[in-house]
Amino acid sequence: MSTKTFKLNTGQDIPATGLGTWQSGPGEVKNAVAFALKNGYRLIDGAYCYGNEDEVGQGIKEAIDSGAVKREDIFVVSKVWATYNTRVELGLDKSLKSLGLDYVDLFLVHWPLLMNPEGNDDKFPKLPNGERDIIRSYNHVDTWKQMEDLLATGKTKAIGVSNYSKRYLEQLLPHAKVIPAVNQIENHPSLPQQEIVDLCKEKGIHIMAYSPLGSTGGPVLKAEPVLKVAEKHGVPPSAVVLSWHIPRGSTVLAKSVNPQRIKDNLKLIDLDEEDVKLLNDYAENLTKEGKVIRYVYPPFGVDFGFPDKS
Ligand code: 1BO
Repeated sequence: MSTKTFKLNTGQDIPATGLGTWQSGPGEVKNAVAFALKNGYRLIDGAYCYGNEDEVGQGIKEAIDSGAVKREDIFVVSKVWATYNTRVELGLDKSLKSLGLDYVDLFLVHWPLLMNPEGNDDKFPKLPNGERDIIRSYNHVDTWKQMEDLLATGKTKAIGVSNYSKRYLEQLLPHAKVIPAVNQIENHPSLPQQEIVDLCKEKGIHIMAYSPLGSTGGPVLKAEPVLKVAEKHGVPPSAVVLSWHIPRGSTVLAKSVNPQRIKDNLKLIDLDEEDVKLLNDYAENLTKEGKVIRYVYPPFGVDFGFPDKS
């Protein structure tokens, strides 16, 4: 079981592994969160737009009430949804209310775009041409200034971003009084996003990797180098793909509501130099050949500055 932690630029320790809750359905996620916390997880990653923060909060409460964990020993992440990017404290308040917590450990800007602040996903007003009135133009740096102000409220211990490309970070950083503690991005050997990872490392921004296994049964789990390393260590390919993040210095978020998989996803292995080279070469070649695989498409066709056109 991995109990490894990394240090954020705030001085906080962040666990190397965490439970993702995106796409965890109602009626499942409460039990998954409670089970994970009772079985060694110390990081729970959530977001307003996942639509399940109330259940995530119930799972956290169950684990705390059972005596398995204390609030101060766990690391809870939430993210402001794009409809609240001009009023991030309101977004945070909504998440805290759903979670039943008075602070989170880390609050992230989920996507650098502004959606109609009047609306939420299913009830956007329609324009006369019948299209949904969704996207607003705005300056994402202004959202970051509001995020910085949140630190004084005590409602979050740290602030960061998610889905920020190199271009967006380069726009943000010259104006940031507080350097983001984290950039949470889709990351796996089939989508190494190395230029973002390198820039973040240089600036002291910790990477959290979401969708680290790609999609269910996705090609990354069948890639030859992954299978080779898995065979060498006698572990399933998923353990290799999850473990790849640790020598990179990143936190890896694995999503599951299945108790056995939740336990298995915590069993990381120590990859040696040869393993890391094999996996990195695979990642680098895919990048060079323009064959990286992005599973999470940036919403609404907005150009987020990722080099692979998705
Ligand atoms: C649209 C959600 C991506 C992962 O947080």
